[in-house]
Amino acid sequence: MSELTLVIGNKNYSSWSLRPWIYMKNKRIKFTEKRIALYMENTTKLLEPYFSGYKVPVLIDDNLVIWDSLAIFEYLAEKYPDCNGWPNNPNARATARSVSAEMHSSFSALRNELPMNCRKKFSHFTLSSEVLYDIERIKEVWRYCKKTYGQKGPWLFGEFCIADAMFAPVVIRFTGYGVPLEGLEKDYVQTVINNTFLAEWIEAGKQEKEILEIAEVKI
Ligand SMILES: N[C@@H](CCC(=O)N[C@@H](CS)C(=O)NCC(=O)O)C(=O)O
Repeated sequence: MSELTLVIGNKNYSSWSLRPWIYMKNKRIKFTEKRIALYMENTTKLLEPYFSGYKVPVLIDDNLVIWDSLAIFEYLAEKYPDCNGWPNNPNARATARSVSAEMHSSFSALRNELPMNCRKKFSHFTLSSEVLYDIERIKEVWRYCKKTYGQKGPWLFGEFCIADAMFAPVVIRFTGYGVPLEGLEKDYVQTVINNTFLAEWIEAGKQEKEILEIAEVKI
């Protein structure tokens, strides 16, 4: 079996890096982690060899370089079919792809105004109407997945899959910025928070030394 390397950014800030990392950890896919701190003097030089537009995450499988989280997930789902990266049921699979694609392409207010920051815990953070709109849509999506396909386990489609990995950074945002939650969404957030690997990532993020002003909210 070939040797996989996952190139990631700062654990405290890099929400896109967290996605494939937590997926591979939960699915027990072995990989070497290569962390490159973002927005440092040498970041561009260090990311240059990966042809990823200077972005992370990047997955390296021997001589093959794959960039962009969704492309990485598709590659892993094909390479490790037994991991059930996408749900087995065709309808559930199509829906998991829809919600993952939506996460990948939408929610810009949430991303810009509530950047992922493992160190931060706000209790009275003011949420703009645009952010509230994104939050409501995410809750609606979670409820839909859970009610339609997720009855057999605690994850969106029952068993942990790529869709859960796509939403993992949202859970860090919801808890960090004190987003009010109840019922099914609250239970789902708790499931993600209880995940050993999420806890490991958050702890590592807290231990990092870099403070990236560009990713720190000003209040
Ligand atoms: N669409 C890409 C987004 C990747 C991305 O924007 N990554 C951020 C870190 S979370 C990055 O590399 N930022 C550095 C930069 O833009 O210079 C994906 O899904 O992987």
